[in-house]
Amino acid sequence: MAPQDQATVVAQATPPGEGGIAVVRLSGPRALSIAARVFRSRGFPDRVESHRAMYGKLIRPLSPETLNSPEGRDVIDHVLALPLLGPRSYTGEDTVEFFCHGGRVVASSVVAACCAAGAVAAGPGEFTRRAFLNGKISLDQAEAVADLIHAGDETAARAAIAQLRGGFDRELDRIERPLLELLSEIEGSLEFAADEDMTVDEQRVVAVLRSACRDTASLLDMAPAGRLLRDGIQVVLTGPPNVGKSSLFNALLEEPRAIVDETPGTTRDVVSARLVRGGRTFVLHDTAGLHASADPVERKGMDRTRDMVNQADIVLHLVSAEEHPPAHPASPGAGPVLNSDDVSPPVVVVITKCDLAESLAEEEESPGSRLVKTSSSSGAGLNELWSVLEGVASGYRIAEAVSLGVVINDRHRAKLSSSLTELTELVRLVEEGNVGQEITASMLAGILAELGEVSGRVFTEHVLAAVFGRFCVGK
Ligand SMILES: Nc1nc2c(ncn2[C@@H]2O[C@H](COP(=O)(O)OP(=O)(O)OP(=O)(O)O)[C@@H](O)[C@H]2O)c(=O)[nH]1
Ligand SMILES: [Mg+2]
Repeated sequence: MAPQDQATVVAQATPPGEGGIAVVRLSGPRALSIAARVFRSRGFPDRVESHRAMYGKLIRPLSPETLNSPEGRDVIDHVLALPLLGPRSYTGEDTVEFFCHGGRVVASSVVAACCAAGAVAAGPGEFTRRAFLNGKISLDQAEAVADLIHAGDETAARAAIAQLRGGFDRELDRIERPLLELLSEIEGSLEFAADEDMTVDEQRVVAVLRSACRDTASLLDMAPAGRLLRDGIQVVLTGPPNVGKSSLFNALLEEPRAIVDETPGTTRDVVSARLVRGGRTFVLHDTAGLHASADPVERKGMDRTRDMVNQADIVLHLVSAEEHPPAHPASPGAGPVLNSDDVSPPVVVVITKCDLAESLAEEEESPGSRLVKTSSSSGAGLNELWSVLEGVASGYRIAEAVSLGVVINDRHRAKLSSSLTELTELVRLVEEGNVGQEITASMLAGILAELGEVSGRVFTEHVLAAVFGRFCVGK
């Protein structure tokens, strides 16, 4: 264990600023003895009971200069101290949490007092890092803690809690366990190979590897859901100038965020806004209208529109009812400015300004089609549009990710996809009969090490720095 990990660390666990209560957390092998220097209460620390709060005075630690001063001068606050003795604490170490008054001064004075008594200021994510290193949680569970703290909506919070409760670890175990069993079988057979022919049946090897491929691919399929849970569902509004993009953007947000004007080319840059609907975060992006233009500024705006479309989870392609029937309403890529090749996300065609053309042909709306007629002026069709948006969002397997507790991030995705590549390669080699069981065993061990990095069964300092760098101080 690194020396820093043996230090006793302290940090404010609640956000800085004014509030009723602030919590300062002290954790490490000397937590109780350091607490004893700053906390005065009858029975502390001799008669400490884990998980039982004690009321007392938090004082600046006595130094030779202050030794003879009246104790009252050094009182910082009246606090509750909650001792949580290891291993029954978040970090697995002895911990004392001080509940003091909130505000700008008190909590930082408590931290300073603990530091003067021998504690060290904790770095970002230090407490969770210790929980991981002490075997209290896996690495993906530690990441779930960060996801929970940063959750922007109820669905993301539910997914993070499910992951924190070990959902992702169970799914990883389903992949790893048969591979581990296979590896030990092959290694066992290699030991006895000198005496008799005990090689593991090739068909069995292929079957186990294929099943691992399927399960890994299925986890990887949930990567977009992970991104949507963390960053929200990116909805990009596109269409020709003046079609009513900014008006629809404002109508969906129910507030006048973007400028609306009858002059075509009003919106020149991307305007973004986030809202939570049905427990899910949607991020709406209003964009510059797409048309053939020689104006360099407008062209830059249109480049940004195309960039946004490429990053979108859902594209709303707007067509005005005034220009009804639109050239190709079902093919939003039509026209010289947005090729259909550019549009890979699901596209919903929105006919706007329906109040101006009441007699729209009915035949365009077939059941299940992604075509919605709206009017931002009257509000008609907005609920239908939201239903369509929620339906398209469901296609991203968010509900499954939440119920399984699997929120895949970039780190997991990189490890899972390289494991899948190696698994696929190993299947090919075994099927072609090009590989002996010794090489199969060594490749399998490599794949298991790669998979182990997802849960943190195998880890490096580099990985830990990347994971815990996302945390705030005090967590
Ligand atoms: N009657 C009616 N007018 C609308 C509706 N939606 C937008 N408009 C009008 O159409 C004009 C253009 O609206 P915008 O929302 O600015 O259009 P835009 O697509 O953002 O235009 P650019 O930013 O120039 O690309 C404005 O005068 C709006 O008042 C609608 O549903 N009904
Ligand atoms: Mg606009």
